Amino acid sequence: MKSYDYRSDTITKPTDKMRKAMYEAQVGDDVYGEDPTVKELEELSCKISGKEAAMFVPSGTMGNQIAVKVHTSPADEILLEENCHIHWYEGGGIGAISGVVSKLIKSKNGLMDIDQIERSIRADDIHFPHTSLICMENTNNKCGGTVIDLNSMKEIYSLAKKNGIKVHLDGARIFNAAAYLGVSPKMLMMESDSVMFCLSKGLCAPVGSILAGDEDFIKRARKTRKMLGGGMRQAGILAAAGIIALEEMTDRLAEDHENARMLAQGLDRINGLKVEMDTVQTNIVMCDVTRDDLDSYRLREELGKSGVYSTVITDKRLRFVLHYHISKSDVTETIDIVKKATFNL
Ligand code: TLP
Repeated sequence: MKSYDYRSDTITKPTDKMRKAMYEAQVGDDVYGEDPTVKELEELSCKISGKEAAMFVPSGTMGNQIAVKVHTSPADEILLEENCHIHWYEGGGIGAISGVVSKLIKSKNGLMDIDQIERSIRADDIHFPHTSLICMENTNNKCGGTVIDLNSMKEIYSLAKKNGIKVHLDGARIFNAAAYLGVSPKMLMMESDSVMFCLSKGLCAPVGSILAGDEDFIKRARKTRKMLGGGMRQAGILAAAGIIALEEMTDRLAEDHENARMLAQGLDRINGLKVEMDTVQTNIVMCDVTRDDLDSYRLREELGKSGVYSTVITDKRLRFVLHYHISKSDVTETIDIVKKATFNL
């Protein structure tokens, strides 16, 4: 049976070109700083992000966790967008690893309320924790791949700077945001002190993310990565695919965005389903089950029987993520399958 895997863009597999580059990669021990391919990937990442230094990490989660650890001290308070990955999907790591407390900031489609950010910055008072970090997420996963525009990022970053607070950008899908806005990824990444971006989502690399920032930040981040067990040896095998991800896979993301809109429109027309079309900006489609007698677990299970795989976000919401392995005709077939499945349930 043919399958249509929309669970995530993390499921993408390395392209043939990546596999060849991995096979041929020059490698060395990266903990000793001797892997030439990792160095090449990190240099390329500096160029793309406009940051002084960059470091290859095994996952986006580790990149975010290291950033929080390096930017903060235990008992600090950090400001997080209420739906962000760091809060929802990283196992409470910031509590265990960095010992910080969080203040969640309300947002519209991932864009934090600037007034609430300002009001949340703690005064210098013996009772209060110290506010040391603000985290942004662009695109915002849980909001449906929604994008924060450049001016809003600038506004948040300058407010942070005015108050001596660092900004970390979870840019797992920053290339999707840049494609949507029609700006260079660098322009977005410059509006933060540090950025994490993923190679292993829509860009098809099998493993890895980049954490970038200034020299001092990355020097401390390297120590933290080692402490967490993220120091890798002949990692050039993985970095080789990462280089291709950055050089050749970002230009095609607009195709995924088009396919996402097409899927969203198709799902929205089906009786009992609803998609908030204004949130469909990049490669993620959040589909709400509006029928009283149906929930998303049951629908996911039924769709799975026909080879259409999705993720449950809440009991009334399914997530579909578009990526390299889903074509336009796959989307047309999917809409048909969902139509039949909901009709029969
Ligand atoms: N997101 C995954 C899941 O963890 C939810 C997905 O399928 O979307 N930041 C953002 C915004 C992310 O969406 C993710 C992964 C990460 C960080 C973590 O990256 P990895 O999976 O490499 O640790």
